Amino acid sequence: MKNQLCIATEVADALRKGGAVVALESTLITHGLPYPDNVTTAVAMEAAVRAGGAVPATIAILGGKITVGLTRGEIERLARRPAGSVRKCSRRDIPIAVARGEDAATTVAGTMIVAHAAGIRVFATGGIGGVHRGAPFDVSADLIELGRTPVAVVCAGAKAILDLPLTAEVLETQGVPIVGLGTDTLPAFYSRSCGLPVDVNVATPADAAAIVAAAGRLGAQHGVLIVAPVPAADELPAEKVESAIVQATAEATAQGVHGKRVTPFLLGRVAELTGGASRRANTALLINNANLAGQIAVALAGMK
Ligand code: PSU
Ligand code: MN
Repeated sequence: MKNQLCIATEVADALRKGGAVVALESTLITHGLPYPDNVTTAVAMEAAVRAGGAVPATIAILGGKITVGLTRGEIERLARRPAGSVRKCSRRDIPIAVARGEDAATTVAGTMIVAHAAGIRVFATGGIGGVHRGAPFDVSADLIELGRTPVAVVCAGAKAILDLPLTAEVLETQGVPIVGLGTDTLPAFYSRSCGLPVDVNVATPADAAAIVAAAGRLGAQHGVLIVAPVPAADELPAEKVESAIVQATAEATAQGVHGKRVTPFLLGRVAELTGGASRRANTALLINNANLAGQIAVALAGMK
């Protein structure tokens, strides 16, 4: 894939020098947040990566070209596209978007694949996909990708709309270590904990980077999941969001929403049902994760 990538000059320069680069995904721009919040958040995430000391590389497919490091104008172009008009690219979708010359967004799985091909080792997002509630056969390709692609994914756990205990089981099966950054327990996206234990609790971004570096030295072919809870001030109490999740899930089933449409549908409905409170938590954790990922990438770059 490497020679098929269109890499922004700043990103390519940083990678050549062994500098700190953080990949960012584009599905949250096209499917996760509405316009214009999606642009503001994507731009704020890039700024947070820079504040952490690293170079951001937002990843998407533009006119069939896999692009690493979108410009502000390119982010805007994706963000303005009407809901549902942009392909959401997980592993299986990438060749389709490339062959057809489409503008398309990469999910966690899709972004990991591209980041790895580009030589980027750290990636920040909000929440990974996982096992859906009441549909244990609906396992996000994000989990399988974490088991087969060596990229560190910094997130606030898996999205709370999912079955978190089953998601943790699949991560274990896939051989993915869960590193808590300042936490003993797995965050639940909108709230700070779901009560399940992480594999290790580390105090600093450098401590997290040391585990990523060790995985690299060992030639690990799997990813590392680094989880950080949503900032306390922006947390949504689990009880408050839970009723919205239950209702949204029932509506998805009743309306026959399935496959790749499930996650965007649930995130959108939960935001409506919580009067936008879930979206504020989502935005805050995205920016927090981007900043931490920047710091982790800096520490990792210094561990040659
Ligand atoms: N996190 C967010 N908003 C999102 C997503 C994650 O805060 O929109 C996206 C990610 O791109 C993730 C995808 O990979 O949802 C999971 O979709 P699925 O469950 O269909 O695999
Ligand atoms: Mn699915």
